[in-house]
Amino acid sequence: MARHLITSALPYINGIKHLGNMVGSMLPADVYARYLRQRGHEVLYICATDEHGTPAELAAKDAGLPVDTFCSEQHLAQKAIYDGFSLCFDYFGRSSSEQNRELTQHFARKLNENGFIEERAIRQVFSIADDRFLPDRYIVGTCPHCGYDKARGDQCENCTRVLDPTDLIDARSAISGSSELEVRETKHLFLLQSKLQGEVEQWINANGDQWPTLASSIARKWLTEGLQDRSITRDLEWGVPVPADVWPELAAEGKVFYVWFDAPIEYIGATKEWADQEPGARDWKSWWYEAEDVRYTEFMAKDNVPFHSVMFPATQIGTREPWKRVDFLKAFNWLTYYGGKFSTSQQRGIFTDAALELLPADYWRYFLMANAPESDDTSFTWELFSSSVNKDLADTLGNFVNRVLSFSRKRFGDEVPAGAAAGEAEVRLGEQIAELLAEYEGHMEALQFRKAAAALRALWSAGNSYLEEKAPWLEIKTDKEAAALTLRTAMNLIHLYAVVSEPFIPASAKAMRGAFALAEDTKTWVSPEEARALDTVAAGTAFTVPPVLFAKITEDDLESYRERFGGGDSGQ
Ligand code: B3M
Ligand code: ZN
Repeated sequence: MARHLITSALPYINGIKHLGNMVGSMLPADVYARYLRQRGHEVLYICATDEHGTPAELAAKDAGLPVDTFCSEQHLAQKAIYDGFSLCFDYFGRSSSEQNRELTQHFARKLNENGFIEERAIRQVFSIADDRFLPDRYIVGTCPHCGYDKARGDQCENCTRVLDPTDLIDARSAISGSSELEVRETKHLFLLQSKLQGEVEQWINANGDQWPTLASSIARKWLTEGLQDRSITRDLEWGVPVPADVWPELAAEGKVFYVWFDAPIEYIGATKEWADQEPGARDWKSWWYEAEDVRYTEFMAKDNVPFHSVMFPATQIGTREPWKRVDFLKAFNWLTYYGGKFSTSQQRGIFTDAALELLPADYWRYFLMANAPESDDTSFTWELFSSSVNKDLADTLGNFVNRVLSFSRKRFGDEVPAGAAAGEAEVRLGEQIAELLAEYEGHMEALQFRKAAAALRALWSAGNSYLEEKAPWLEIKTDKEAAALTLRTAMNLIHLYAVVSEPFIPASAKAMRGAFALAEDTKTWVSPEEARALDTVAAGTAFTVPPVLFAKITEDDLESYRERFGGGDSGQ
C-alpha cells in the first residue's frame, strides 16, 4: 500500500466555477482519491482557493468589498458547492493563509540564496491619479486590432490578441478611469528560469514519459522554446509580501509575489493548514519533504500544464531542497458548451451552483466523468447529458435496482430469499463480472476515466442481461426456488455495484448499500473471487426498497434547460 498525495488545480477565487473547471481538475481528483482509499491506500487529497492576483482585486472592487472580505466570502461559497458535489478533500485551504505566506517567502529566500533570483529595473505604467503602478490588467483602452473599447493591457477579450499596455489607444486606469498615465522605471524580482532549464529538462526526461501525452507534449514544447526569466513580483495590495529582510526597498514599495508564484506553493501551504488543525497528530512534512515513498498525482486543465510541469518544478529544484515533485500529471482538454466556450459574461454554459440546483450531484459526476475531455475536447449538450442520464443511470442502473428489490419484496417479503444453489448461468455471470471488474480496475489505475466509466456501465449492463435471461417474473410461475436464486444473485450484484460505483456516484452508492441490513458492511472493495461468488449478501438479510435512484430527464425538462441556459444557438 502506497501513500498517495493528490492535488487538483486551485480554483481561482474571483467567481463560481463552471462545469468545465470541475471536470478538468477537482472531480477526477476526487474520483481517483475515493478509488485509492477504497483500495486501502493512504491518501491525502488537498485543494484550496487561489486568492491572490489582479483578478481577485478587480472582482472585489466590482463587488464593492474589501478584498480580504470578498475572498473569505467566496471561499465559503465555493466550499459549499464542492461539498454539494461530494468532493472528499482532506483539506480545502486558502492561498492567502499564513502558512502559504511563510512557505512562499521561504521558497523565495532559498531561490535567492542559490542565485536564482535577481532584481531588475523595468518600465511600467504608473497612474498619477491612483498614485500607483498599474498591472497590465488594470489598464484598459481601445484594441488597436479590432477597435474593442474595453481591451485590457494584457489581452483583448474580443479578438483574443495578446497586448502590451502601450499598444492600447486611449489607455486609462481601470481603477479610477484616469488617463493620466506615464511610463516609469520600477524594480521587480526575476526568477532566473533560464539557469534551471537543464535541470528541469533532465527531470522531465526521466519522468515525463509516464504522463499522458497531453501533459508531456506541453512540457516539452515549453522546454524547446527555452525557459525565460520571469518577473515574480507585482504592485498589488493583496498578495504575499516580499520579505523585508531580504529586499527592504521592494518591501517598502509594497511589492507582493505574483499569484502564479505563490499558488502552487499553496499545495504545500494547504497541507500545512491541514496539519495545523491537529498539531502533533498530522505531519505535513512527511508528504512533501524527502517524501520518496509518496506518489504525487496532480489534476488540471491543459492551460495550467506549463506552470505545473515546468515552472513550479523549476522553483522547487532551485531551492536545492528535497521537495516532492509531481509523479503523474493528469491533464484535461476543454469541456465546451455546444462546441463554444463557457462564458460568464454571455451567460452561456452551466455553472456549478446552478447545476446543483437542477439535479443531484451524482447525475453531473457520472456524466462529466463518463464524457471527460481526456483525448479530445468534449462538447456538452443537453441532449448528450439527458441521454447519458436516462440510458445509463436511470434505465441501466436505477431501474435494475428498483426492479429487483421491489419484485423480490412482493414475492418473497423483506428478506433476501434463499432459493436454489447457483447454477451454470450464475457461474457464467460470475466470470463475466470478474473480468469486467479487472478491466475497471485497470482503467482506474491508469487514470483513464472515460474507459473506467465504460467498464462500470458494462458491469451494470451485465446485471440487466442476466435478469432478462433468467426472467424471474416467468420463473416464479413454474419454479419458485429458481426465481429466488435469480433475485438473490441480482441483489448481490446491487451490493457489488454499490461498492465499485462509489467513486463516481457516492450518494447513490450509499443508498444502494443501505438497502441491505448487513450486520457489518465494512467491505471497501470486491476482489475477483468475491465477484465470482456473488454471495456477500446472504439469504435472510433484511432489505428495503430505496426510492427511485435516478429520475429520467423528460422532453419538457430539456426544453426548459435549453431555454434557461441557452442551448446550441450561440456555440461558435
Ligand atoms: N488558479 C487556475 C485558473 O484560475 C489557477 C490554478 C492554480 S493551480 C496552482 O485558471
Ligand atoms: Zn481586439
